Amino acid sequence: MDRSDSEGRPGDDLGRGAPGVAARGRGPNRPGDISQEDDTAPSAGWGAARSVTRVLAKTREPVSGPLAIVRMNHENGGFDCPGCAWPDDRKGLHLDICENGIKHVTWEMTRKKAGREFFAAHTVTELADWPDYALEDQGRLTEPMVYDEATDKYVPISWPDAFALVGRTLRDLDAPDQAAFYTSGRLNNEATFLYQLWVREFGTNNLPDCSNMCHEASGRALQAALGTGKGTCDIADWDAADLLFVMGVNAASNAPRMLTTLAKAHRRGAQIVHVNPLVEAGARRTIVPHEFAAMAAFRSTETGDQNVQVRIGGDLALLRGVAKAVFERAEENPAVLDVGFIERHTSGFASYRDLVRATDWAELVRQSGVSERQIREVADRYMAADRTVISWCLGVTQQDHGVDTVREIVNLLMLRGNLGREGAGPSPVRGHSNVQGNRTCGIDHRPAPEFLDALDEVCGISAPRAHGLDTVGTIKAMRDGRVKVFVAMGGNFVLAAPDTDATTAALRTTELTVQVSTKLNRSHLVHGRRALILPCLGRTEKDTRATGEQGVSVEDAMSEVHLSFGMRKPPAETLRSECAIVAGMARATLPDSATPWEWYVEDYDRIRDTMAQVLPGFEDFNRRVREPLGFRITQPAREREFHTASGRAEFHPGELPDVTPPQGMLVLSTMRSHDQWNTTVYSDDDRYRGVKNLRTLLFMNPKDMADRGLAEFDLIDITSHARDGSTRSVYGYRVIAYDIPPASVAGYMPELNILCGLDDYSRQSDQPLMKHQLVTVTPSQDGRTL
Ligand SMILES: Nc1nc2c(c(=O)[nH]1)N[C@H]1C(S)=C(S)[C@@H](COP(=O)(O)OP(=O)(O)OC[C@H]3O[C@@H](n4cnc5c(=O)[nH]c(N)nc54)[C@H](O)[C@@H]3O)O[C@H]1N2
Ligand SMILES: Nc1nc2c(c(=O)[nH]1)N[C@H]1C(S)=C(S)[C@@H](COP(=O)(O)OP(=O)(O)OC[C@H]3O[C@@H](n4cnc5c(=O)[nH]c(N)nc54)[C@H](O)[C@@H]3O)O[C@H]1N2
Ligand SMILES: [Mo]
Repeated sequence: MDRSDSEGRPGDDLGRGAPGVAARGRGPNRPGDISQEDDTAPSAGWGAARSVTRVLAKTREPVSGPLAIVRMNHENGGFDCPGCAWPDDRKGLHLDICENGIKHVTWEMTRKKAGREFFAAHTVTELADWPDYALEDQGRLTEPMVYDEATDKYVPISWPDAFALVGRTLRDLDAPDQAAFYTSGRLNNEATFLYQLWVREFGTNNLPDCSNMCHEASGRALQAALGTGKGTCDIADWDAADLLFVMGVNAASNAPRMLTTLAKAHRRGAQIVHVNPLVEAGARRTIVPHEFAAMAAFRSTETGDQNVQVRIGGDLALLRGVAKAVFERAEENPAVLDVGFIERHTSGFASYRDLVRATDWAELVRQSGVSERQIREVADRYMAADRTVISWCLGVTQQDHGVDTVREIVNLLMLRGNLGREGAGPSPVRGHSNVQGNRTCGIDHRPAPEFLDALDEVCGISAPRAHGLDTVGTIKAMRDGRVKVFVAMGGNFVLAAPDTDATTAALRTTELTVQVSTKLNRSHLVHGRRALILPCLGRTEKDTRATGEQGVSVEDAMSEVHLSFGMRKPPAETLRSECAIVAGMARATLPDSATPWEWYVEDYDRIRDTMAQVLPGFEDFNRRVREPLGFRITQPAREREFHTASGRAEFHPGELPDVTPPQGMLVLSTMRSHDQWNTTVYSDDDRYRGVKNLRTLLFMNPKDMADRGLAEFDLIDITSHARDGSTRSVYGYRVIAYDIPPASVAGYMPELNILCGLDDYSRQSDQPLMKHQLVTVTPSQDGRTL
């Protein structure tokens, strides 16, 4: 390919293209026809089985793949699925497996290895030109590697030397705040606790994490409204609800085991309302994966009663419209409000009611993109239900007003007392398998003073009180030379973060980058002056320490904590556990530390004993986590005890934002395909949306296509318009006609992160606006030569 027009470095064109040059995606980019057809087949079931078989074949794991699944997500003894955070089936009786969990596990368990011979054969510049799929497809990393500038290659380094390099570089900084320590949500609780202890003993709260791009808005809103950063529901509440809202979640792809719950709910007569600009596969019918008889008969169950296709960003207006209809009905029938609950447990009701009454229907319709009739229909369902659960994911949180929308969810629930009782409440659908546990165990750049006080007292350190940097703050600080060392416990920061160019440039200014990883990814190739790759055990692998095999704990999206034991032989003897790697880096950084780093990692029970003293709700941790299904962290809000300033649950009169784009512009939401896990792309297909062999695409309403003179699969260029007036472009994408509201368009992360300007983040949550970019779309320049 002629790269004369691209930004200059190999791989820079990935996801971008160049004027007159079609973009390559980050998946395999195999030659072949692209296609899209309406795929209305039920989700899960046989299509899923076929897809899993293909992944197993690719990872060369046809036999041990399924065997591993049998041990996954079971009562203590198996390992926790490293996929999503949906809770396990509490009865532990039958297998609750899903296609994407299987893909995820087998991707980790591959027999392929990227050892020292691999790195000796390829320069970093050469690898940078490979699509991201090809990088991860090299298999598991096996030994510590350090970047050698002279040869532009990674070369082996011993563990002690690697730790010494980390320690020396950190100690040489002018101040601890010149380093930042990222966490991806897979890190188990014990390693998390040690990690934040190291970072705080070293002297900074610079703990950015993937949650800063994910559910930060949920945490902030729930904390302010209810005095808890988490949802109050558990899976039993989902099973007892008679109305379930699923907002901004692609359940069939991203939380597939939720479909089992939805199918069960439908069968017992509960109503299910999906709120999403797209009608996703999980909103129609599913074949419940473990119901083999139903699978054999191809018998599917409905998983949706109403699909509300909001415009992108329109959720707050929709919820407020529902509240408005409730208040109108209350004038004739006051019983639709739970006055007892409102009076006894809440504050701020009157000003919220006044605000809702003062808002016009016309404005609510315009901002939600949903007709008044449809909003009233949702309200009727809400008023007919005794028990309502509202769940949500990224469609709600990655918005400018994400915090206000989550607060509006709580407002609406509170009107009918749907809080702190069976079958009712707010229920965020968390992402990574332990992202919630990370926050519980101390990954927080704005830690609560009580947490720091307990940490100081129990661990004998003096943790800094000043708030640290989050993800966006870290990128800016690296860019400005204020952060010189970047350490990542997992993840793929450069691709997950917004503004790929800015993040790339920022990382390249640093003195040292350290990546603790299982597989090769882009974040190893975009590095500081010096760079380390430290390979770790995966969750499926045996972790044997001085006192024997160790289990680690994780917390799911519904606050259940349980143990996970790896069962496979590690792919290389040189791998270390994440706990051991943190301890090694900590000791090298803090040679005089009184913290017993080495002793802690001989037996993880010792870490848990300390955690039990620091973390509220973890009393008697070692015993309770060994109960057959672990334990639920106690949560006052669930018992209608609210740790807010007023001691009550707070209504919040959030301002209704204008989410409509200026004339000629469209609003872009970036999301996952069915066949990817965040930055890991398994194939270029998106089965439930009917797409084959294409990731550089944009789903668009047919009318918006006609306005631009576009036909199906035409090549287009997309330009984003950031708040600060800057523009960013990608070239040679393909447009696909789709059932999506006018002026709303959607495409895939991480390719489209190029378009998300660094300054385009929410002032409420500091989350990048990954679901709300203003863009213009034009036919590709010189499209015929593409
Ligand atoms: N297989 C698989 N599972 C995963 C992941 C994965 O990549 N692959 N990622 C994990 C992680 S970290 C997370 S956070 C979750 C993410 O789970 P999701 O939140 O489902 O992730 P996205 O693919 O970003 O999909 C967002 C959904 O929101 C919709 N949406 C977009 N804009 C709006 C809007 O304005 N309003 C509403 N109501 N909806 C909107 C989109 O159409 C899409 O259905 O999944 C987790 N599970
Ligand atoms: N445009 C756009 N951008 C987004 C989003 C979006 O919706 N739109 N979503 C955001 C969200 S919700 C999230 S959570 C972030 C995700 O951001 P990250 O968590 O940073 O990214 P992942 O792709 O999940 O990380 C994959 C890498 O983790 C490593 N890994 C896998 N397993 C392990 C393990 O057990 N231990 C360790 N140490 N490493 C492991 C592997 O090397 C793999 O390459 O992306 C965000 N970025
Ligand atoms: Mo996430």
